[in-house]
Amino acid sequence: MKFQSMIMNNNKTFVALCTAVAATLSISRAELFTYTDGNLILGFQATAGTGSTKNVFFNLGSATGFRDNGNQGVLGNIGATLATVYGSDWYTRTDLYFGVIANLNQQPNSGFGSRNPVNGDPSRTFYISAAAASPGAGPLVPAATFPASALGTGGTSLSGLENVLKPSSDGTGWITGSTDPLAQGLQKEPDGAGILDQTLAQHAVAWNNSWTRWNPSPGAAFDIFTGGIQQNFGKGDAATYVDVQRILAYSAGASPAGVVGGGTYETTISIGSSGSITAQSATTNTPFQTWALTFPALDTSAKRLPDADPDNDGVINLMEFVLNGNPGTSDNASIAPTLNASGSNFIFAFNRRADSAGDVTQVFEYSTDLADWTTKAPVTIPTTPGTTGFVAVGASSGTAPNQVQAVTVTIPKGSDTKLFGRLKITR
Ligand SMILES: [Ca+2]
Ligand SMILES: [Ca+2]
Repeated sequence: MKFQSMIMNNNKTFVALCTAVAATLSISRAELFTYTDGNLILGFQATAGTGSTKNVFFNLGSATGFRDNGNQGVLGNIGATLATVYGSDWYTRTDLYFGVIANLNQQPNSGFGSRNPVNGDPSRTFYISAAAASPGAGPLVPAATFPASALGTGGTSLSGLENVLKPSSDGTGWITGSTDPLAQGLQKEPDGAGILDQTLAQHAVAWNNSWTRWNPSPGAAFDIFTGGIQQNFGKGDAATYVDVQRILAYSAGASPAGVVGGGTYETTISIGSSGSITAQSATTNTPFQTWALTFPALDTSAKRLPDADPDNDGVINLMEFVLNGNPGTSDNASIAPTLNASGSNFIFAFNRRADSAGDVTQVFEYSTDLADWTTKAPVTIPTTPGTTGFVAVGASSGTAPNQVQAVTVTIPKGSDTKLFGRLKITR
């Protein structure tokens, strides 16, 4: 990575802005919220105050998709809907709760009415959330807590809510044939959320199977999940977490195998203070992976690769991570190391993320001719703050996990009249 070669491409920035405006204009208000059995549904409720007569929903997608890949990154942002329904202070409210749940069907796995496993999930497989102080810290339901019959009962309860989430053409929670859009299902808000409103006459019956109905908080969720599945806001951190666990009713046909009657950790769903929704796996992520998952622009695994440069600013994602850049916008000019040669030293300076130090090896190389990078002995940047030889690493500043450290490399000029420097990263 040679910073001398970086060019800010203003044309690309302009094109991206024009595209965003066009997408905003194309949003239709007439769309209905949709849900398919087996999807992981995110639900919100306020136990008092503003919005206590309303639930907000967001469809996270196939639950088995999260089982197979817990690192799906940013899934959407419903900050606009949450502020409309629960007030601009929604994130600091301790009486506002959210959780996720999914169940493909409540049928037995053998005998009358039985179903075969789908996508490796036998009948009555549940996905439920648990409040977590940080990703992966939530409690798992111990094995054999729930017999298959109890999970069948839970599925029957959940099916009432699921029907509310389906338009009248798919579910039974609404009035088939009605010409009133409010009686046909939940409207899909521009940010993708659905709002169930008890105060609307058209929603009054559906409210009987609402998120609030099935999640008396604190209490049992969907009749059987003692202690509930929800987390509340007002925590004071930049994001609030629930862990998602998979609970098998049967081992036969389960792929991958899991815990019968208890939970296996699958992913963590977080709600950011802006309303962003993110899925990340706490068990496998490096600091780089965790960082990459926070950017909506990196919406595919290919765009999150260390060597990828999805914003075309000439800086690969791994270097953007080290230099605390934004991999979704062209910001190479603002994050590139600077050189000050005005005094008796060459001083190279840059800011690096503190959490990159243990994840990415960082070496400063320098040269008098841009060709020979070894005669001048490369300098390894220490992983911790302090001064070692030519290198000073400043104390961490900012809020974890986004803390940065100022790094300065000071090389005496001696007889050299010019010097080139570059930061080399390996992992
Ligand atoms: Ca880039
Ligand atoms: Ca960038």
